[in-house]
Amino acid sequence: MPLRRDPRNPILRPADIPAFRPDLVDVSSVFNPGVARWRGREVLLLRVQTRGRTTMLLPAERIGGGVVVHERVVAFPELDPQPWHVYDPRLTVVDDTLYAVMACDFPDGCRLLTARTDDFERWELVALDSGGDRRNGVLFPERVDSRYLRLERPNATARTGAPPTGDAIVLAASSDLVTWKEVGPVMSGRPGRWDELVGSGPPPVKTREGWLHLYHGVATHFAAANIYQAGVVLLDLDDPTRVLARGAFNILEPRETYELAGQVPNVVFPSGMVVEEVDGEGFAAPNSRVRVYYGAADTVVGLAGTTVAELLSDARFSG
Ligand code: BMA
Repeated sequence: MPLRRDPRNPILRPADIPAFRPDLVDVSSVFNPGVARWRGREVLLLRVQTRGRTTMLLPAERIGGGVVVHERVVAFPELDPQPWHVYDPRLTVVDDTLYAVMACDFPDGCRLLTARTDDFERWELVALDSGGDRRNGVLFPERVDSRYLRLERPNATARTGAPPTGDAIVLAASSDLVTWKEVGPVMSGRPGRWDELVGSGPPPVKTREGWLHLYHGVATHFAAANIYQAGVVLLDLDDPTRVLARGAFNILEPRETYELAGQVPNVVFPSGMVVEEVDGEGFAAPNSRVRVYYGAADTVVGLAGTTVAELLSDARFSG
């Protein structure tokens, strides 16, 4: 079953960004938000682009069904040299601390940056990865055998006129969130299908059946456009390099005007996922409602609904 779009979509547009600084007057875009349920709050970190095409991260919070944007910018001035862009944050709560894993563009490639906060006001830089061009890093919400786990997407596929991308997601492990070691491959793109290139979406969600994970797939075999879509995969709880099920179809694709037209046309990019009901052991309840936040056409934010059970059945759908 495809995700159900919220009738109020797009739930965030450039005009919703408060102009509390001169460079935030009439911004170009707000998209690809990181989202987490944390201490009873539903918090977001928004990717905002100014008309100078600089990137900023703005905190926000879901309140009473709407999203309130905080008048604050999250930045890491201690990074030297400063990256061109820090973007696409994925939020994960581990042991009650809120973590963000972000992509960081430098002239020689993209590296992953990890930061954490205990109050959603002050962010502390944990580490900037030293090696490897990669993007779409997402931290698991639990440690396994006392190690932190992260899915990441090496940027190993060259594209004409665009930054390198990738067609494989790998698992990495770390004891301190600073030094990461690759554990092994998880999944690759499927040539000629909806997901030729792939990258993780929101952090995996623990269910009794496995880690439920949304990812984006890109169909590249159309002349005029790369089509960014959302899909679902189920990974083994003990060994997340084992794919238990992977949906043959996407669960969301660009259809609405705000997904088809914008800064980058034909893009839905799932980046946040909230499960409403979780049991005492941290497993998502099968009948729980799920909210999926996504960037649309790299310009606005969309919201879509589903349930855990539907996503599990989507992961098992073989076409
Ligand atoms: C990917 C990333 C995303 C972006 C998407 C579509 O490679 O850069 O930030 O939303 O492309 O342009």
